[in-house]
Amino acid sequence: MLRFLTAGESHGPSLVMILEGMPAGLAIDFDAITAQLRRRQGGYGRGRRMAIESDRAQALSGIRHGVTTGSPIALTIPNRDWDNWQRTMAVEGAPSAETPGVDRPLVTRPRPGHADLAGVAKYGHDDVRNVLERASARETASRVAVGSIARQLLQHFGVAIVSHVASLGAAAIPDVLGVTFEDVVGIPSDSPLHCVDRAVELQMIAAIDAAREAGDTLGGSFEVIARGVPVGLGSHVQWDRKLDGRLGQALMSIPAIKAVGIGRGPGVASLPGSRIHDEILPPTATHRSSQLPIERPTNNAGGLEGGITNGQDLRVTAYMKPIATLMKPLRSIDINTLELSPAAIERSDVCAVPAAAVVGEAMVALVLAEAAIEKFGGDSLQEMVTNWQAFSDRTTHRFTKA
Ligand code: EPS
Repeated sequence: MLRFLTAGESHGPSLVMILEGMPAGLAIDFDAITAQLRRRQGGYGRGRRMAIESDRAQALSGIRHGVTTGSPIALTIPNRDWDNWQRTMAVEGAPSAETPGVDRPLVTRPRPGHADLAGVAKYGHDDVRNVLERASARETASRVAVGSIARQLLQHFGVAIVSHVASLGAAAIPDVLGVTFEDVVGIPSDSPLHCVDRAVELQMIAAIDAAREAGDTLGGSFEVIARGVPVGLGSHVQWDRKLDGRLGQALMSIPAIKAVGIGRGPGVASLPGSRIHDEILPPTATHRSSQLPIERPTNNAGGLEGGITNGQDLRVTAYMKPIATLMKPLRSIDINTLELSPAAIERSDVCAVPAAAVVGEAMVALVLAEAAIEKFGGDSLQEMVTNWQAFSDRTTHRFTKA
């Protein structure tokens, strides 16, 4: 079992995470974790907070001389902005006269679309900050850090995970399944929105500029593609072992994600079976679209059939609503007076779809790493690789003509 927990408030001293169940013997590349954290901080449309932070994870346990021991891995990402928030977010008792930072008033006007209202109703708080600090997407930095470790494990099995922004507001790539893994790898690293089509990307940038101008925000969708995923992860035999369900839960748990599609996603509902199901053909000499030595001319299933990976690229799309903090706020109420009042304004982003895509990659990595640990035995990397190679050789042999 691979599991992780996160803790930490957006403006508290630090984000904290524990990743348990990583096999022993995995050499950790800390620069790779930092590089993933930096990717999450980027993207056109981000707010001023990202100029303050320079996220870096410090490991506290579970790694010795750079190599995992099999013990729980504890990490922390300090919040640089904490210096400015020590009075508002003091942890141990009320701030003293010497505590730096400013005193901020209570937040009492919940933002439609954020956790604010439901959170204060549920927990009985009179300051929305007690909810919003933890509901903030700042928490997703933790997921990217632990996801980077999962990704490093998967590299030993030939798995590579990428993502691209498929739509933003009304601007969209017309045929998302037509975008190849290679197309995504080819996106320049300085691309502002990580979209495969420069013309569509320019429309997206214009849409973000217009939203910013109007005090508004924008959502969109991103697709995560995993290449080289071993056949046989997940299972058809029980609902909670189906890998599509597990991916759905993992991606839906990212703040602001309201829908997830696998392969052709919602598009499968409007076409006949003859145009949706991916035919199974003998191998061709020149082309191999699957980890199995057979040919699948299409991949509407997104690499999953019966909740099991089938050797094709795994393709999942997540749909993100616009960020809930509007600089031109929607109507809300004051939770004390119950009078109509504009929603609170917190510093925020106009659009965070490219950042959410990086978080999506991390969540897919964590789900795939857990499934690989289940399938190939997860106490040590060496044991896993031996089991994977034996399974892979046997399966390839079985589907190869004598
Ligand atoms: C975020 C940090 C937050 C927000 C954003 C994501 O920092 P701050 O509140 O200090 O600006 O920028 O969170 C939200 C938009 C939200 O609604 O929660 C981050 O690190 O990604």
